[in-house]
Amino acid sequence: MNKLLSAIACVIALGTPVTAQEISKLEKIGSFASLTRNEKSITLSCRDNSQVQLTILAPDLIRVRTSFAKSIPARDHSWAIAKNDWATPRWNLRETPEAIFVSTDEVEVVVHRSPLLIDFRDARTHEVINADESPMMYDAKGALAEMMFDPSAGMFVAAAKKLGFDEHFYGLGEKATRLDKRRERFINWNSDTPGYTEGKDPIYQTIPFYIGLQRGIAYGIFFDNSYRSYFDFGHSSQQRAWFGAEGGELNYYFLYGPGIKKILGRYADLTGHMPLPPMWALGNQQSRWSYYPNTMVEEVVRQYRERDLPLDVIHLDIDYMQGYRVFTVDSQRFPNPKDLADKLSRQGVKIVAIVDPGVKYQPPAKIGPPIKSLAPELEPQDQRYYVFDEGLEKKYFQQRKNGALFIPKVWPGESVFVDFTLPEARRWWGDLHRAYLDNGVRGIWNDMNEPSDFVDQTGKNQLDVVSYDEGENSTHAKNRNVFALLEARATYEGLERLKPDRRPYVITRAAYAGIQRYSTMWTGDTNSTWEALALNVPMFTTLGLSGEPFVGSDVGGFIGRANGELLVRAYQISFLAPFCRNHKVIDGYDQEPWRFGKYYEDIIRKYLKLRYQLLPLLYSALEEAHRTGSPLFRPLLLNYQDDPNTYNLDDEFMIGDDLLVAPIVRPDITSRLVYLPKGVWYNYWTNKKYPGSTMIRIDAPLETVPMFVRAGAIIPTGPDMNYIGEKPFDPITFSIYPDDKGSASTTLYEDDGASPAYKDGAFRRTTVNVRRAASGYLVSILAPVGNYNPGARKFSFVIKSAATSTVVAVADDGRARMFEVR
Ligand code: MIG
Repeated sequence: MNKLLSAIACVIALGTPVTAQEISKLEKIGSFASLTRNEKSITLSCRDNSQVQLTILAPDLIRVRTSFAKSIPARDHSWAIAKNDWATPRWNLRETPEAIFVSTDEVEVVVHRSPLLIDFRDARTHEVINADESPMMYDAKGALAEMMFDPSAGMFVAAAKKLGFDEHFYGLGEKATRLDKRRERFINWNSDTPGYTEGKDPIYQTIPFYIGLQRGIAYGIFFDNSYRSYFDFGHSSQQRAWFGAEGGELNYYFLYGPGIKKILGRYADLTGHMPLPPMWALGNQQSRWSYYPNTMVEEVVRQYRERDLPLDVIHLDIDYMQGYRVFTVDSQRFPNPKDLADKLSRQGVKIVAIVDPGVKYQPPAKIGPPIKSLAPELEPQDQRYYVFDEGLEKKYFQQRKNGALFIPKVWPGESVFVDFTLPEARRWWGDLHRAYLDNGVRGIWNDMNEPSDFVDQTGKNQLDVVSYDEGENSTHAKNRNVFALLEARATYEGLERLKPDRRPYVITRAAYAGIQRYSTMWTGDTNSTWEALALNVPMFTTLGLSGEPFVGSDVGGFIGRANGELLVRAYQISFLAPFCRNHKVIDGYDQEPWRFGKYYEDIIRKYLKLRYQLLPLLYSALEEAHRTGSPLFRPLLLNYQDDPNTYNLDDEFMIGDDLLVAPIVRPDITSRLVYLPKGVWYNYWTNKKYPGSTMIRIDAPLETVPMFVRAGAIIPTGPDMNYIGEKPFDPITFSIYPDDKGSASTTLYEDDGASPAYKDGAFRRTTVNVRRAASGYLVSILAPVGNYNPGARKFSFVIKSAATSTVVAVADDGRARMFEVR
């Protein structure tokens, strides 16, 4: 009986969230003993033989690396970090009997000697920005072993910070919760969670990076540890915000603002800037689990064109394969995939195909040499499956500690997973994508890469799976959360090698920090409910504050049954999301834009067309995200960090600096309150002006999502298009929304939209400034910057504040010019 009870207690305890009280049981790091200094870091040795290394990477970027009860190990490796070659900034070291001071021009780190506590202060004001509430902690005696998911994997490590009385928390990537994460707690453990609802945690991704904000001053902390990790922002304590992990190093980066945009830029420098995807990734996308055969795919595209709905991409879900074998095509369903791709391509539609990590476990039925073919993906695979054969021969599949193949169950049934920590295996996986590119597929959709395992979704079945991990031969506890990152990397690098003149396009479900270098994302298996729709804005904006700018959600929701109203309201958010894709589960009610009747279809058409008109704006904002790390789909907070009214505002969003949208996320609503930040705002639909810093009530019938333009903005738009590339962006219309002083400005970014040449300067940046003149407005187009030439075309200008502004058209010949508009 006792045994049974303790077994039950154990089951309950394992993997339960650790609280602030529990981490108090941990050993605290010893006090300061001695110090060594080199060119860019200091290493502190402690009385318990622990070591703490502070590395000065930039004036606003300090790394803290701690090794408990032993010296800092020689191996220092992270899959997330993109940049190691920082030019050491000016810094200095000062010691007093109480503390050690390390300061740059921006940050002052104060390490109190005993007990050892670290404060981060503003170097100019000496104000404390973030401070340890307790010395760093480690589980020397196994106090938390019972609560750990895999007690054998490592030692719990944690850092506790003082919880500010008025501190707000943002980030952590993909979390099914609200924008401000104060008073919440989270676990990071990539998990396949279909039909998740608000509060479900963890879900698919792990981005252990957050931003704290207090008194308008922001800092960031990136806890680069891929083990199962915990973040608690005052959920289990009134004083403490803490983070920890079930193994690995207490290794974190402190990023100082005070501006959030600056922090996002640094985070992008550190973990990688999102490369630009092909411009058509911004086009409208349609998916279904699954469209087949080929004639069904053609019919969906035909409907789109016949109904005058723009479309750029159609997705092939898992049923295109031979029995779910990745890198194969079912020839009954798709007799000539290349023909299909060509046919669609002539209509401007690109194919994206799903690729799961599970490779069907299929020992050859007959002994003998494998079938040699230049296009094995089109050959029958029921006797031998070339991907399994090759991977097995090369020893690229994951094994358990005892050397047995690890055989999870996924869509193909018994399957194997690739050890993506092996560089040769990544290369092999990447090269396999030839099978798709040769058949005209243009993008790859990585699903199931938590990795999902039908045998057991928690990861318990995988604990003894070993990955090479640069010779460390580490287990699942360390590698689960980076599996998808490395799969996406293999995919991206493969596409890049196979088609060097094309920008890769990859979509992933699971992720770890750094994913933005390789892949865009979508928020997995949502429900077709209003509750799920209400999560769109907080989730997209949170992802944007976590280094993932290219985000979106299945429009209309994935599981269950949408209706016309829900679908319209969903499009009224997603028509401005980077990833705009309607997708539906296999047994759900159909959800293409026309499925609920003409009334709804007409409204959806209006928003899809508007998306395409706004492409010059969206693409410019996307390039800004690539270059600066500031997302295009933003919380108001990002643009108005000094306005506490925005700290919790997550039912409105902005695109870049200029467009504000207040969507409807509940049924039967025809008006809503909208908060407008400081300044003046134009109603996008009526051009009526509103003073900001206030809440207004605005009509929102189903046809109209409340949308505002910041006074001082210029919104560039292009012509209607059925797909990107159908016609040139000609004319580009600049709609001018002057501010109170009569000024407005914008910068338009353009490039070829397809090749990587933009990285070498093949882009054009055109700045337009407007100011009030005697009898109208003086427009000046500055000489464009960059080496991309879009060709001859027209620019049009219209003043939106004037009731009867005339449209002035000028030739854009790449030269500066100045003229008047009334
Ligand atoms: O176990 O490929 O999130 O978008 O349609 C379900 C079938 C597997 C989950 C994805 C979803 C996709 C579905 N997949």
